[in-house]
Amino acid sequence: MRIDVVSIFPAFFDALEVSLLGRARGSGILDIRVHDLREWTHDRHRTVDDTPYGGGAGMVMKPEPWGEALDAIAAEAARPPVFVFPSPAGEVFRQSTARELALEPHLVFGCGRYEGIDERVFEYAAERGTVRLVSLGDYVLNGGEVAAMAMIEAIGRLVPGVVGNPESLVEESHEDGLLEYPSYTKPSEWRGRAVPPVLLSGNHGAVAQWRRAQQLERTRSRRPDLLPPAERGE
Ligand code: JDK
Repeated sequence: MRIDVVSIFPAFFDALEVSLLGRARGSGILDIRVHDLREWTHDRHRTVDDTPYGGGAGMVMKPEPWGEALDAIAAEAARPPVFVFPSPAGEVFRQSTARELALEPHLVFGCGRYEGIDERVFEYAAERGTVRLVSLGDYVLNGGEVAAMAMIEAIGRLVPGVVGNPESLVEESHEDGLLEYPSYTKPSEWRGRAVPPVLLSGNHGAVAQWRRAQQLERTRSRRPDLLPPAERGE
C-alpha cells in the first residue's frame, strides 16, 4: 500500500519509522512518503495561511499550495487515490473505516492546521480521486497530524504482512462489538492481588464463560451505547 502524507509538520511522522509500521516500511509492504506542504509555496515566507473571508478568528490554509501538492501526488499515481482529510467536521473514524481504507492501494492524508483548509481544496481533490473527511472523535485537536497518525496505524496494521501474527487479526474480525475481557499474566499473585482463580483452573469452558460475562459487564458499565437497546438495562 502507498500512503502519501502532506503536512506543514512532517516531523510528526518520524515515529512511523519505529515498531510494526517501521518494519513494514523497511520491508516494502508499506510505502509511506511524507511531504512538507511548504515545498509547494513560492513566496519568500513560504506562506500557507491567510485570513478568512467573512471574518472570524484564526487563519485558514490557502488553496494554492494544496492544489500543487495534490497535482504532484496525483501525477505520480497509477490510479485515482483516496484523499483522507482529518477534520473535526468529518465522519467518525471507526474500525469499519480502517477496514475499508486498508483495501485501497493508495491513500493521501491531507493534514490541515490553523482553522482548517479552504473548502475548495476538497472539491478539487474530489475531481482527482475519492475524498473522505474523517474525524478521530468528538474533541478538537490543533491539526490533522495526530489524527492521521492514529488512522495510519489503525489502517496499516490491517494490511496483509504488517502484523507478524495474523491470528490476532482473525480473532478481532470475529469480535462481536463488545469490549475486551481483562488479561493477566505471571506472577499469579502480585502485591497481594491474585489472578481470578478460574483462569488457573484449566477448565476451558469455565474460562470462556467468565470472559464472556466480563465482556458484557464492562460493556454495560463503560460503553452501553455498544449494546442492543433491549440489553442496555438502566
Ligand atoms: C484537522 C486544523 C484545528 C481548530 C474550529 C470550530 C467547532 C472547532 C480546526 N477529530 C479531530 N479533532 N480535531 C481534528 C482536526 C483539527 C484540525 C484540523 C483535524 C486542521 N485543526 C482546528 C479549531 C477549529 N472549530 C467549530 C470545532 C477547527 C480532528
